[in-house]
Amino acid sequence: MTERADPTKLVMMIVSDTDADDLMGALVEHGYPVTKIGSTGGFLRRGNVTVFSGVNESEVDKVLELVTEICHARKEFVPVQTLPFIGDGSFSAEPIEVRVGGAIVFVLDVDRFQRI
Ligand code: 2BA
Repeated sequence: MTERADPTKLVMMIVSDTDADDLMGALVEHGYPVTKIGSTGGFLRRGNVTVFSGVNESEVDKVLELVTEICHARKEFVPVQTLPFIGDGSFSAEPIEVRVGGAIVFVLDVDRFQRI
């Protein structure tokens, strides 16, 4: 990777397993540095993927554009019996509608970046 200016923003993207490789590929192709970490959603307890990219402020919108192009949200009905906290009485017996796919994105300020 050619030397980049130190990142001022950290874009953290939680995406589905199925979109993660395409998103990583697109980010790398556009020259953005990227790290992928396996993660698990607290509600569904399904595997998802957290992708980090440290970029300049001017690059954040392009990163978000790629996420929007690649990660499409859809609705899915999940039987409550498959949820890990069925016993707590907060849900009826009906399947519940949840959003799957898509992305949850956080953009954080980087106080300090060091390559040691
Ligand atoms: P999960 O926690 O497994 O949540 C999966 C989907 O289930 C959520 O999709 C949402 O549509 C639904 N859901 C979550 N909590 C719910 C509840 N208490 N009642 C009814 N439905 C509920 P997304 O919002 O797209 O979130 C996808 C994944 O992104 C989450 O997986 C979690 O891993 C992460 N995430 C979302 N918001 C977050 C936040 N504020 N902080 C950290 N991680 C977050």
